[in-house]
Amino acid sequence: MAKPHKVKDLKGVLRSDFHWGYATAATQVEGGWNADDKGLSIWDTFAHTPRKVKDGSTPDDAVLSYYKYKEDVALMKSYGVTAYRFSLSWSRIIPLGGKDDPVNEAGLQYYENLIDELLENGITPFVTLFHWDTPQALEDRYGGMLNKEMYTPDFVNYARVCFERLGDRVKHWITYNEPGVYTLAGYAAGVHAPARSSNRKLNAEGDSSTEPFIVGHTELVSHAYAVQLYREMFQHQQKGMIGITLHGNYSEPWDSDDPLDQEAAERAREFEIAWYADPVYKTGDYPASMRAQLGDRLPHFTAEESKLTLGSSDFYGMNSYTTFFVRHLDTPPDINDHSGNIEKLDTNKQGVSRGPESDTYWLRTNPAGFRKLLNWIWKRYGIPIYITENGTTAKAETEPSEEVLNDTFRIEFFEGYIGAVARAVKEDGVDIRSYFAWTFTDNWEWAAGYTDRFGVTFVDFESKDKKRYPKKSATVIRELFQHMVKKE
Ligand code: GBH
Repeated sequence: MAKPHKVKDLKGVLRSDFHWGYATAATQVEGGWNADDKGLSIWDTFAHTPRKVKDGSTPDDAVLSYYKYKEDVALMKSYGVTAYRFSLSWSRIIPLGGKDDPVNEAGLQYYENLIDELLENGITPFVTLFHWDTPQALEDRYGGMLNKEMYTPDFVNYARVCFERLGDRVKHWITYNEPGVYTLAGYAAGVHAPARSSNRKLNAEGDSSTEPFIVGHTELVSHAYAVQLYREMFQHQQKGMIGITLHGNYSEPWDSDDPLDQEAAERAREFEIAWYADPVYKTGDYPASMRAQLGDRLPHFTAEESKLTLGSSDFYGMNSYTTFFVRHLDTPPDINDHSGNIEKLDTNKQGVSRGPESDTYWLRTNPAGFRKLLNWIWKRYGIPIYITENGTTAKAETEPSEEVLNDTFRIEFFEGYIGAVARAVKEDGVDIRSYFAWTFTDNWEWAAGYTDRFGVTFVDFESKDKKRYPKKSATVIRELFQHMVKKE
């Protein structure tokens, strides 16, 4: 191990049944975008629209994991993982998406094959139903998640098909990946599919001041109905668990002595995280700070929705990458503000940086903030935390040279963050049960195309078969967990 002294005291501090491995998403890795009757998703449409993706690329082939899943499972096994988190492509399983539309056997067969391959290799599947790829047909039919009444039965039906066909082998379900990122990037900034916002230079339609909150509400409510279905019809027999994964960065006050900045940092955490987490884990309703700023632009839960949403996740699924400094604003909130009327900064009042720069503008290494966030979530919600994504890019990874494959920057990131996980368990008493690094291989990073490499495996995107080259971080992660997970 690179710096064993740093983690020496962390031997065996993680539970013996701790799950660790890598996370991916269907659109980012599968390819086969129209293979075997797969229907289009909003990301296929988005990527095939000129100028939407930074490098003009599409995920048509991505990294071909639709075809190379056996090779990938073997490589993952060589990395020592105990679990693998991936998402299902809804339009591969139900090409037109709706409850009365036909199921595509070939699509289901692919996921059955992948799951069987994992299980044969002793790797536990964690399956996400939705990682941003709404079937295009539902977007066209009724506006996708803008239409809660139409959308919810369609999502619940899709979930039912998955539970029925895969639930005998899948014991860890995640309904939605990062509902907040889907809403803000897709409906507030308009830089992700379905590309709606108030910014008419970028998007022909949309309203950033209302739609993100409407769509967020649809996500919560449809999640809750899918969970109700699982609990009533499947959980007893299949004995799995089900929950939701939320994204959140940590927010530190810009001036730690200024009460207004302290409040602003808490408000930022509430707008980003508690927006979804309070309804699910705490109150069955949105945080008061959001209601105060947004008024009736924030939907109201009906009594039934609230009751169903509260307690609708068996665990806290946590994705987190970085920390920002947050400063209060003295001006009234903009109509299109979604962050709690704050400013996000890279340095604090003393000029201290939020961390070393990666190859991704928003992401800087800050393991101390990660540990604080784990504590904040644990204190506020008190439910076991499953870390479902965490990772980084690194500058200048352009070819599989010896130097690039010896990815020191990424190694230091993981040593810091995985160390923070173990310390949060050992020293702070936080209940943490999984860690999935983002990600297994370099892949199609949404609107950034193939420019942002998050993998512990380098992929030669130019090569016909998307050749894989292991980076050293894969070995370091294995060594860290072999050291920290308690042996039975
Ligand atoms: C995850 O999202 C995704 O689940 C995964 O698919 C993706 O590949 C991975 O991260 C890496 O990006 O307003 O400047 O703060 C993380 C999502 C990305 C959410 C950046 C918010 C906004 C930038 N985050 N983002 S900023």
